Parts: sequence; C-alpha cells; structure tokens
Amino acid sequence: MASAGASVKLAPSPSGKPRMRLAITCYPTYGGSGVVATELAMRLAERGHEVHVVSYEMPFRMDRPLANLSFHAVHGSEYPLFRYPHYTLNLSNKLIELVEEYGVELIHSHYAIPHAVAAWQAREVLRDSSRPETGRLQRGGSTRRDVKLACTLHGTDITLVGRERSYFELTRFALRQQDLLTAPSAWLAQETATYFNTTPGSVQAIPNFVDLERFKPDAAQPWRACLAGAGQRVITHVSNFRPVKRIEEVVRAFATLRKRMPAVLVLVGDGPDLPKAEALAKELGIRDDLRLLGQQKPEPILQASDLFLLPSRAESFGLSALEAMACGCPVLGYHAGGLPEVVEDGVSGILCEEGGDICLGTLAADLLENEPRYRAMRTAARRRAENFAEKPIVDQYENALLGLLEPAAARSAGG
Ligand code: GMT
Repeated sequence: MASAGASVKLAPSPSGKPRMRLAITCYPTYGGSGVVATELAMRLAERGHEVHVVSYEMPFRMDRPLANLSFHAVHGSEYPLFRYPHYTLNLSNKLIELVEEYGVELIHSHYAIPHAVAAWQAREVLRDSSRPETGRLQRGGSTRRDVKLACTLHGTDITLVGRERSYFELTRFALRQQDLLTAPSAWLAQETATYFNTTPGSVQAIPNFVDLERFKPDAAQPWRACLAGAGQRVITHVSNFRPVKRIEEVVRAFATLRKRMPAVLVLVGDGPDLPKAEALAKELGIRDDLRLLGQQKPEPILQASDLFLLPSRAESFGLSALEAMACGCPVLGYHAGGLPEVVEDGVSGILCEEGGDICLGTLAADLLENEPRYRAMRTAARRRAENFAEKPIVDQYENALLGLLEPAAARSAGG
C-alpha cells in the first residue's frame, strides 16, 4: 500500500488558493438544484479546481466545455430481476471509481435524496483498508482513501420528500454523516434543524446566485412581440409545475388581473400540474390569454415580462424569482419559506400574507396601474438581485469546501 503523504501535489489555483479535486452530484434536469450545482461546478472549474460532475445525464446547464471540468454518467443495469433501478448503488460505485481514479478528495451532493446517501456509502467502502488497490492507488499516484462529504440541501428534500416515512430515517442519518451541510436560505437551514435534528446553527446558509450578465434588463425586449400584442401586459411563471408551486393560484391571480387590463399569462417549463393550469384557464374563460412555452431559455422571456408570479407554499429560495428580478421583473408571491429572504415586500416585489383576503391578482393589477411605483419596483428588483452576484457567493462555497480539506492539505504539506 502506498504511504500517506505521497499523493500528487496539485499546483495552487489561479486565485492562489489550494486546488481541490471534487465530485459534484446532482439532478441534471430543469430545476433549481441542478442549475445551482452545475453553475457552481463551472465557476469552481474556472477558478482552477478539478471538478467532476456526476449524474445520470449531462446537466442541461453544462453548456460549454471548460478545462478542469468533466462529466461522468452513471449507468445502471437492466437485469430482469431488478424491478426497480438501483441508481443510488450505481452512483456510489461511480463515486468510488472517481476517488480511486482521479484522487477526488471531496464529494459535494446537491439535493440530499439520494445523493447524500450515495456519497456516504462510497466513503464507507473507501474506508475499508482491506480492499485491494485500484486506479491511481494501484499505480501509486494517489494515497487518498478517505473523502470529505458536503451536501447542499435545496428544498423538497427537506420540506417534503425527506419527511416521507419511506425516506426519513436514511435521510436523517445521511445528513449526520456529512462534514458540511448548506442550504440556500436561513429558513431552510432552520427547517432542517427542526425536522432532522441537526445541531442548531450547523447548516450553513449560502444563498443561491445569479449570473447578472446573462440575466439583465433589456429595454429592447425583443421577445415581447412574440408573446403579447400591443398594450397587453406580460405576466410570467417559470417552474417545474409541481403541486408545491400552486399553479392554480397563478391562474386565478391572472384571471383577476385580466378583468382589469389586457394581459397574457406566460407559463415556462413543464411538470405534472401543467394540465391543471390549462383546464382552469378554460374554466375561467382565459385560455386564449395563456401562452404555454414549455422548456425554454428563460432570459429573453423574463426580459419581456412585466411581473413574475411565484405563489409557492414553501419555496426554500426561489431561484426563478431571483432570475426574474435580475432582469428587472418584480416578483409577487407569499410570505412563505425562504422567499422573503430574496424579495423585499413592497420594494422589489410584493409578498402577501398567507390566508389574507387580498388576492395576489388584485395586488398585481394595482401595482401595474401605478406607473411610478411599478417603475421604482423594477429598478429595485434589479438592485436587489445584485446582492446575489455570483462571485461573492461562489467565494462562500469555495471557502467552505476548502475548509473541509485544509487539515488534510496541511498534513500532506507537512508529510
Ligand atoms: O425542491 C424542488 O422542488 C426542486 C428544487 C430543485 O431541485 O430544483 O428546487 C429547490 O431548489 C432551488 C435551488 O436551490 C430553490 O431555488 C427552490 O426554491 C427549491 N424549491 C423548493 O423549495 C420548492
């Protein structure tokens, strides 16, 4: 067995910080957790860290090649005996290979289920010192048999799915095995402590971030004419159309507003509740005002939008709201979950009290009819989004992750 301390020493990254080798596991589909994971992976790779993204498909946001960034697909077996796919096992196995082949030092899971469990399983296997050496270990290129684990919780992994009886115990256990837990809002960090008994204060709140160059106001609004006629307002909602998003509330609010002004409701994305939106729009007599765009690049649509509706029951953060605000589009939603940490009620958007008797649609129409207030809110929305610029937030992640490796780095420097 190769001796400890003989591992390949990587040069410092361009920032002068030690260069990490890390694996990031995430869902590749449209959805906030995959976006955050992939954008973080790309930003860390640009900073000189060696980043291995692991998922069952290439994440849609991993849209350009970068030095130091690679993608590893997880493959399963279709063996007839297996009624259910064993993705968690296949992912663990892939992570073990990456540690052994590339000397990955840290696994950063995005969305706890099943990624945090798979990472823990991989670490347990790697800790078995009686295993034969493979990959770099066998070739003497690396000595690392241990990895650090970080997990970024995103929302329903804590608020919904993780609390289901059939996931709860394993999720709670896997969270306890992590060396670092982060959440995009103080609210979700608190929810995690409350429901999963993590030590209060141990989940670090690191907000989501937005590329302010990609998501920015565009006065020309080239897409507006494709979405609406002259004089029509553009009201937008972007999501994965799951029950937590309360799509029917979006449609009802729009119907109220539509009675007061010409407008269209633009729905971007896809998911199980999309047909409900269409059915309700028909019932309310506003189907012709609906624009169902499916999966689309959101930037030009947000730039052409007047208001963004996000009436979720419990949104841990609301990345889509932040992207809308970065384009200068105010957000209307509820005082629920982590959304108040993003949208300042009455300044960069409007947040209703849950159960209040004033309809979101009435507030939206009032706002659009008050031109000076609306204009000020557009400016404030963009200004607020600037608080979530990429660089300082990626710094927070980079420092938190490096903090996990520092003792090891110090050992190998001394050894
Ligand atoms: O939890 C979900 O429903 C999906 C999840 C995802 O994987 O896209 O979204 C969550 O993560 C985003 C990124 O951190 C947050 O911006 C969303 O607010 C959050 N969704 C919920 O909490 C419902």
